[in-house]
Formats: sequence, C-alpha cells, structure tokens
Amino acid sequence: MRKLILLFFSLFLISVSPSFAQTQMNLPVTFDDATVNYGLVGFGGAEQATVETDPTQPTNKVGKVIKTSTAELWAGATITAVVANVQTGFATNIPFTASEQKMNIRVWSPHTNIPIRLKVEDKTDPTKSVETETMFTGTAGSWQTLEFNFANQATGTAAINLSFSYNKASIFFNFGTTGAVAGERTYYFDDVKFGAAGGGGGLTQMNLPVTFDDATVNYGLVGFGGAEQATVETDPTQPTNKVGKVIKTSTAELWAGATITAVVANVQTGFATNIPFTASEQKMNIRVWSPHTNIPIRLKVEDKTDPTKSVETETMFTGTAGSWQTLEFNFANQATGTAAINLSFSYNKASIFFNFGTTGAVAGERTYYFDDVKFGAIPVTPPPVVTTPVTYCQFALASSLTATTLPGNTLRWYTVPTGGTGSTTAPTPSTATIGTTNYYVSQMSAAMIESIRVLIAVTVNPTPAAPTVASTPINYCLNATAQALTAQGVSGNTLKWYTVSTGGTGNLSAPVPATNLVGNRSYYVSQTNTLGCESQRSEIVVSTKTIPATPFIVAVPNNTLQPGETVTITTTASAGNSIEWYRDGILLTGQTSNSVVVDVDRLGTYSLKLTSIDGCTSTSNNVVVSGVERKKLFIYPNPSSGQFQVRYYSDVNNLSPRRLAIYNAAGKLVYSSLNIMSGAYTPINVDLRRNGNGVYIVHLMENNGTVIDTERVMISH
Ligand SMILES: [Ca+2]
Ligand SMILES: [Ca+2]
Repeated sequence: MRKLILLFFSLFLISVSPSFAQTQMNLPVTFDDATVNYGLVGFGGAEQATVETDPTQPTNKVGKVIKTSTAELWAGATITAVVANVQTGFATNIPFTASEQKMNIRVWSPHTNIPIRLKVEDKTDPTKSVETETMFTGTAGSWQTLEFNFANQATGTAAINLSFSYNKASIFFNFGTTGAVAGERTYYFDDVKFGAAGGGGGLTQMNLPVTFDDATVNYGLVGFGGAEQATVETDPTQPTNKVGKVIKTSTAELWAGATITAVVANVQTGFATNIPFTASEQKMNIRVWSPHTNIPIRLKVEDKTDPTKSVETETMFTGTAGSWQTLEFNFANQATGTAAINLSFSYNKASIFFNFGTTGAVAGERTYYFDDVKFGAIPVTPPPVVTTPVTYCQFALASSLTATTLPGNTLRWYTVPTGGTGSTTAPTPSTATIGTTNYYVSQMSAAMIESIRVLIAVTVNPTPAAPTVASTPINYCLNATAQALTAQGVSGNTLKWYTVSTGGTGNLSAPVPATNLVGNRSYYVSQTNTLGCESQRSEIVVSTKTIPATPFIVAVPNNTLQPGETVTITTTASAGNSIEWYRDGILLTGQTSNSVVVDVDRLGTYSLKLTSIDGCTSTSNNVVVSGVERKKLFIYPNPSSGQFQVRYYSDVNNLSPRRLAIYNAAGKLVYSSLNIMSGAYTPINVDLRRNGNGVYIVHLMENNGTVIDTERVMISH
C-alpha cells in the first residue's frame, strides 16, 4: 500500500513539475535538444558524470565522465534520466533486429588504444543485458566515432536475445583498468545512435566530389542570408539525379548562399578530408543551373574549425538561362577584397553564393541548383572522332553524319563552328546542290562538359547527265549479225553498260545485242565522271524482227529450153512481203509477181528474194534454166522480110567465134559475120532487107571453115 502511494505521488510529480515537461530521452542521444530530459548516472568511482559543453565546440552539448584515480575497473555511466528515483532509460526499446545489432557513439578520450564497453539492458530487469566492447584508436584528445556490435558480446557476458527489451545503456571507459592504474581521466561522449557508425545516423561524412547521389553519405546544406531554403532535391532536368537546391529569396542579402555541409551535433562537419590544394592545382569545378545568365557565382572554402581561414573566388555563369553549366573556380585568383589562398591552411568546408553582390530585393526570388562539387579544373572532354571529308555525288541518297564518342558521352551537332544550339540528332546532308557544307560536332561528357567542336566537311560532287543514245529502237532481223551498242558520253567519262534499269554490275564493254529471239530487249548505259559520280541510265531498245519464210521456186514445165519455147518460174511466196526476182544475181526490174516467164534469151540462174515490211529478207532456192542442145539451125522468122535471127546451140564455154555465111540462089555470098556465141542460143541478127526476094542458103561454120549446119531462109518483101 505504501509503495502504491509513492508511485502515485511520483506520477503526480511528473505531470505537474516544470522540469518534467521535457520529453523522455530516446536514440539518438545528442544532449542538444532543450526539450529532452537528458541525464547520466555515474558509478564505481565515475560518479562525476554530467552533461556539459563540448570541449572542442562551444555550441555542442556532450556527456562528460570523470573516471577517478580510485575508480573500479568497471566504473562508468548509465545514460538515463532519473525520475522519482527510477532510471527511465530510453522511451522506446533499441530496435535491434536480426540484421542490425549495432550502435555507434562519438567518444573523446585523452589517451588512445583503450577499450570502451557499452552495455544495454532491460530497464525493468537488469538480468536481461548484453555487453560489447570496441577500441578507441583515435588521436589522444580528439573525437572518434566508435561502433559497437552487440552480435559480438564481450567475453563472459550473455549473448543478445532479440526477444528481450533493451532500453537503457551504460558506457565504460578504459574498461578493465582501475583508476589506480590509469590515474584520473576525463572522457566525453556524444551522439549515441542506433546502427552502424557513420558521419550521421550511419551515413559516412561528405567528401569531394559531392554528387548528392550516394545514399550512404550524409549530405547537407545550410543556407544563410535569406537563402535558408537550401536542400538536397531531385534534379529538375533529370529525375534520377539528386542536386543541391538553393532559393535566394526576394529578401536575401547580396551575400546569401549555402554552405555545403552536414550538421552533426550542431557542428557543420564540412568535408571529411581537406580540399587537396597544391601549388599547381587550386581549382574546383561545380555544375550550376541558373534561371538567368551572366551572373557571378562565388565559391568560398574555409577551415571548418577556424572561419578566419578562408579563400573566395568568383566565376560567371554564362550558360543558357534555365540550363546547366559546369563552372570552374580558381582559388589562385581570389575575389577582390578577400584573402589569398594559403596552402598551409586546412580548407575543408565550402559555401556557394548565387548572383553574388545582388540582393533579392533587386533580383527577385530566384531558385538555383548545383551538383558535382569537385576538386580540380574542369576535365577536358576530348572531341569526338570523325571522318572528314564525307563525299557524296549529287542526288545520291545520304546517310546521317556519324562521330564516335567515348562510352557514356553524347554528341552535339552544329552548323556553325561557334555559338548556336547543339542538336543531339545527327544531321543528314542534302545532296541536291554541288559544293561543300561544313558541319560541326562536339562530345558532351556524362558530367555535361562539352568538348571543342570538330569539323566534318560534306562535299557534294557533280553527277553527269545520262549518256545520249538513239531514241528509237535499233532494229535487227532474226539472227542477223549485230553491232556493239553505242552511246555518247561527256569526253573523259566512262560508260557502263547494264542489262537492268537499276542495280546490277556495270560492264565497261558495250554489249553486242543478241538477235536470236524475236522481240524487244532493253539495254542500259550510264556515264561515270572522273570524280566517280555515275549518271542515271539511258535505255536502248533493240528490236529483233521476224524474217519471211524461205520461199521455194520451181520451173514449169521444166528448166530447159530451146528457141521458141518458154519456161515459167513460180513461187510459194507468202503474202505481205515484197517480191524481187534475180537472174544471175541481178535484179529483174519490174518483175514483182509470183512468176516470171523465161525464154532462150533469159537463160540463167533464177532466185527470189522476199522482203518483209520490217526490211527482213529471205531468199529462195536457185533454179537454173538452161538451153537444151539441138543439132539444128534455128532461123526466125522464116519466111521473113529480110530481118531475122539465126541461133545454134553453143556451149557457153566455147569462146571460139563462129562464122555465119549466107548465099543467094545464084551462089553469091551476100552476108558474112564472125560471132562469139556466149550463150546457149545466142541470136545472130541478120538484116537482108536490101536484098531481093528469094530463097537464101545459110551456113554456120566453125572458125576454120568446117560447116556445122546449113538451112534455107525465104525472104519476101
Ligand atoms: Ca551533442
Ligand atoms: Ca547529383
């Protein structure tokens, strides 16, 4: 009953006392929140355990524990407030899980290489505890963040039990060594956190380059001067990228900006290591996005523990408004009125000032972004690798231009060597006009640093007109012997011959058209100039025409004659063709019918030629009409008026002349002639009209006088 009354009284005190208006302690324990009821309970000779000011940072509160010279080896301090004589520990259980059984604490020790033990327990049941140890290995008299892994319990202590409630912690400095051995020592600690060690809540401390993209890094921005809205945000131009965002408000000072730093225990931690300035490299570079251009951007670096050691420099944002530009800051050129760089100083914190020198009242509220805070000059992006010139023939099908980048980089295409806006789409040159057009291409690195532009000259060479050819078909008769085709190109150009209108391989030799098939066939020819540009192709049509069927001729009734007889030569010629008769190869003028009549004066070899409307010809067989040999002297007419013909068969090969002698009835020679008998029945024309009527004796003799034959002729006027 008495205890119940006391408990009730305690609860009453909690509810009414001003000191208990504070909230209960919980992880992380920073000792800095005025609304939290912090407390320490020392034991074993370390009873002087209090919350004090950080000896290295006047704005930070830390735990301070004095392990006296009479301290037990297990002396230490429990991190707990005491309310109504009860150690209240943490408001909630330490959230150990199967995968996370670590805590971390920043510890300041006056000597190094000492074990620090951490114990957690159930504040309602001290039999449920787990202890682990780690070594302080930092510089004596400095802070080190220590990680405690309760999966590795200290020798001789209980293992962690995840079903237990651990909600109170105690820390033991230089565990295992008595004050008598070590002497009195003062320790500090701060930032008691759940999880693995890190610059902030398990995160590692920021360092150059600052990308804002590493989830394990404790990024932070501290805006000032009216730019307090400084945060890590998503890149407005690239949703997968994180960047720093700074709003310089309309009430901002001309020096408003943001410090690139996390804040741990009220301390701006800046970069984990000093910016490695050297005599030969005093540059940094930062990508900046600005909503307006031609504004100064100032960058300041300083010693995070001594703000009097700083250097500032400025550069201009000259990029397109509303776009990113990588800016280079050269601290060898400090801003007017600021200190020069001092390479013996430790620069390990940076601040950036947008539109430095202009107040928000003048500029209006502006939002800026920045990313990729890096040491060193802007890395030079090499230009892309190109092939130039690119040569085309006029009217040729062109491809888009190409250039080779380094992996991860992209191209920017321009039509001008400087200025203009680059396109990521490669242009396709026009080949309509002869001449050279210059294109330019640069390479943009993944960090958006653009190379110089390189030239690609595109030269369009002239393409000649198609060669001149016969406009009408070239006609051939079937199986006629054809001539090689011809075409007229420009002097110096090369003709190429094809059997197809497009494609195929050109032949430098003009083809001889085939005439073995009736019909049209096309051939094609181009000309190629000395620049290698080939013209369109001209078409040459070769037309092969049918020829008439070979006619057959025959002599009726037969092919021999004697004087006074005729033979008719006829044909089976088809209609539609023109007819020509030949005797001994000589055209018989006017003979265009299907037959010719032959007498002894027209003996010879007959043939017939048919000509189609296309001019294709066909020649018949030969028919030889010859004189039949008769041992008889033919005289016609007989009787006559004195004018008559005498014929006698003669071998055409007989070149010996024959004499014709005619005597009247009185035996007087009235006529004599010597005659070459060149044909079978060559006529000898006699005119005796001046002689009187009567019967005359006709002798035909060999040249030697031998009489061949004798006949009579009657002359009657
Ligand atoms: Ca603190
Ligand atoms: Ca980034």
